[in-house]
Amino acid sequence: MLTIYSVPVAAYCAKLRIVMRHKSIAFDERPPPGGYGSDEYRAIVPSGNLPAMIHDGFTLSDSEAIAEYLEEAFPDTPMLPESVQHRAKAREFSRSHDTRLEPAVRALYPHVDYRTRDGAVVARLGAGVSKQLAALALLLENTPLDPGRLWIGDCGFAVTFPWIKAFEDAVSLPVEWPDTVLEYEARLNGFEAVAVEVAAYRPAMDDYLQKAYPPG
Ligand SMILES: N[C@@H](CCC(=O)N[C@@H](CS)C(=O)NCC(=O)O)C(=O)O
Repeated sequence: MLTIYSVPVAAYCAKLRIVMRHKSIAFDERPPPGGYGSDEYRAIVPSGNLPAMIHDGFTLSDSEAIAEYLEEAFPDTPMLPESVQHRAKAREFSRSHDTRLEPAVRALYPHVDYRTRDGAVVARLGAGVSKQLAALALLLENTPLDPGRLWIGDCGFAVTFPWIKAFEDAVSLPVEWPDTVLEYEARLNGFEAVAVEVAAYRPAMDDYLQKAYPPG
């Protein structure tokens, strides 16, 4: 039995669901009892973070640690390459997403609500997101990884790209998309696990983004 603790809007939970869909892993998804960070949830998952996994009594948090565990525990449909160097290159993508692009996007959260939005800050944050997309384009132009396969390192990007596009509409985030990144996004959406998850996740995004617009 594999349980994932999650909340609907959590992007790193959506990233993990892409991994599990692609590997055809059955899972049960639950909200953290008492909310994440609560004493009740910490009694189950000591870090109090989301996402977290319990598999046959084994508890783990952090989406990347969980994804790599799933890769080893469920080796069918591998999502890391065979060679040591290519596995390292795949992890370079994961780290680039989790430590660079996604934090640049996350910085926008306080400016989603129309009542607390600072347009000048949004413009500055848009430049930061564009800088990370330019860095991603360089990674893509130099990657030795097979573009016909879905790697763990792709799954975070598959969720963060729709968020960036949603912020372009909802908070007028100014973003420059390199062609290489747009081609990458289109390629990722061609994987069934990505397309199905992004469609299933969209209502949670729309719900979160409601506060971007004044009532009426
Ligand atoms: N890099 C982490 C980020 C996950 C994340 O940001 N989780 C949020 C909830 S959506 C969280 O647990 N925040 C509370 C905390 O970090 O203590 C991962 O990949 O799991």
